[in-house]
Amino acid sequence: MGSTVVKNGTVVTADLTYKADVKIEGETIVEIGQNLSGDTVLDATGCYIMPGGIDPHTHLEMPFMGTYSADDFESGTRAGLAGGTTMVVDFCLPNPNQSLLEALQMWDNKTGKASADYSFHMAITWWSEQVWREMAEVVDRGITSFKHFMAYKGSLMVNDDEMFSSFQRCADLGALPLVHAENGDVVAAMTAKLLAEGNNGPEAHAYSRPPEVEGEATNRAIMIADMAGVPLYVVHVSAEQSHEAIRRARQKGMRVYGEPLIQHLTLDESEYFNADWDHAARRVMSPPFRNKSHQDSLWAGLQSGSLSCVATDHCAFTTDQKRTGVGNFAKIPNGTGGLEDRLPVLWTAGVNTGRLTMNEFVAVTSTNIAKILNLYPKKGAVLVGADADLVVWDPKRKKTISAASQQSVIDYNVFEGFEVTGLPRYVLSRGKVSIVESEVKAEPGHGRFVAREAKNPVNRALSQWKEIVAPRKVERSGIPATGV
Ligand code: DUC
Ligand code: ZN
Ligand code: ZN
Ligand code: ZN
Repeated sequence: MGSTVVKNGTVVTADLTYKADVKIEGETIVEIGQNLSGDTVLDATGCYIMPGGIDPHTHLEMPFMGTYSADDFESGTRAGLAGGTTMVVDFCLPNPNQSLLEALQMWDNKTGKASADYSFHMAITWWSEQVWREMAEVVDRGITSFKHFMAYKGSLMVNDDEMFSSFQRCADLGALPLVHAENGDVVAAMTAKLLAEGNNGPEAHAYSRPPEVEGEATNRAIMIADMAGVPLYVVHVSAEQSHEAIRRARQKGMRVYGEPLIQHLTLDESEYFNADWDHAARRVMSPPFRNKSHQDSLWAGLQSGSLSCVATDHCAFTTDQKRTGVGNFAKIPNGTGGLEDRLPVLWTAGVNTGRLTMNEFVAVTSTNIAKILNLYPKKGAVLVGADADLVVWDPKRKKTISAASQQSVIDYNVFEGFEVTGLPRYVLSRGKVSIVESEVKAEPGHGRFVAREAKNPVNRALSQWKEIVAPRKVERSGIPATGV
C-alpha cells in the first residue's frame, strides 16, 4: 500500500486547532506537517481533520429480552463509520452461570464482518470463585473493564455484595468497573404496580424508572467503589440526580466518569406522551428520555468536565420486535439506535450552537474515551504513530436524518427529520478510506480487536487517600471478651 496524504485541512484535536497535512503509511500516521506529498491525496479543503469517533457503549447482535438486537457487527460498524465513528466498544454478556471465557468466545465469533475496530467490556452477571478467577484471564486477553447491571432484576442484575466483590477484584487487577445505575428492586416494584393499575403502554416505562432510581443507584455505586478503592465509570447518565452524585464524587477527588448518551442530550420525554404506540415504543430504552431540565444538566456537565464522554448505547430493535410489548410495556425490548448519528447530531446541537467547542467535541467523542479505556494514543489521537482512524469533517455538509438512507438495518430512526450540518467527507479506518461522503466503502472483515492494558493498580479512586495495607488487628489487654 502506498502513502496517503490528507491535505489542506485543519487538524482539530482535544487540545489544539492548527493547519497541517497528515501523512499515512499503511495503517499508521507517519507525519504531520506542511506541504506533505504522497501517492494518494485526500482533499480536506474547508474541513477539520479529527480523530475518528469512539463509541464506548454498543450492543450489537445481543441476546436480550427474548430477542437479538438487530444491528450486528457488520451493519453496526458500517453505521458507525458512515457517521465518523471508527471504533466501538461492545458489551460481552455471559448468561448467569456461564464461563466468562466461553461468553467471550461467543462474542468474538460475531465480529468476522466488522469493518471498524472494536473492543469489549465484560459484564459481571453472576458471582462465584470461578468468575473471580476468570476476571484475571479476561484482563490478560486485553479486556480491562467490567460492567455491572444494578437493574434488570432476575436476569442481568447483581446485588451489592456481588458488586463490592467484583469492584475489589477490579482494584486488584487494575481494571475499571462500569455500572448501569438504576435501582432494580424499585424498578421491579414500580413496574408491577403500574401494570396492576392497568398502565401497560410504553409511556409507563418512563414512570417505572424515574430519575431518583438512577440517582440512588449512582450514588450507591460510587460509595461502593470508594470502599473498594477503584475508579468508576457510570454508563448512560441521563438525569441531574446521577450527574449530581458524579460531580460530588469528583469534587472529593474520586476518579468517577460519567457518560451521557446523544439521545438523552437531544430527545425528551414528550416522545412517550404525545405519540402513537409505535413511536413511543421505538424510544423505550433504559434509562428513559427525561425532561428538558435534565438535558441542560447533561450539557453543563460536558462543558464543565463533570461528564466525560458521549455514547449511544446502540441497541437497535425493529418495530416488529418492539411490538412484542403490546399490552405490557415491560416486554418492549429496551434500546435505541444512534451509531451513525452521534457525531453529526452532537456537532449540530453542540458545536453549531456554541455549547461545545470543537476541541471539546473531539474530547467527548473520542480522546477522553481513549484515555479512560486505555486506548490512547493508539486511538483518539492525531499523532505520529497513532492508528490512522481519522474523520475529515465537513462543517458545511448537511442532511436530514432519515431511516430511508441509514446504514442500520432497522425500519425507523429516533432522530428522523433532524437537520444536521456537519458530516464526514472522508472516514479512514486504520488507513483504509471507508467513507467518501455518502458513499460507503467500508470493508467487512477489516475491523480488528484492540487489546487494552490494565492500568497500574495504584490508579485508585478514594475520597481520602489511604495506603493499601492489610487491616490492622488491634491487640487489647484487660478488656472483657465481649468488649468492643
Ligand atoms: N438499556 C437499553 O435501553 N438497552 C440495552 C441495555 C440497557 O441497559
Ligand atoms: Zn445499560
Ligand atoms: Zn447499554
Ligand atoms: Zn483491510
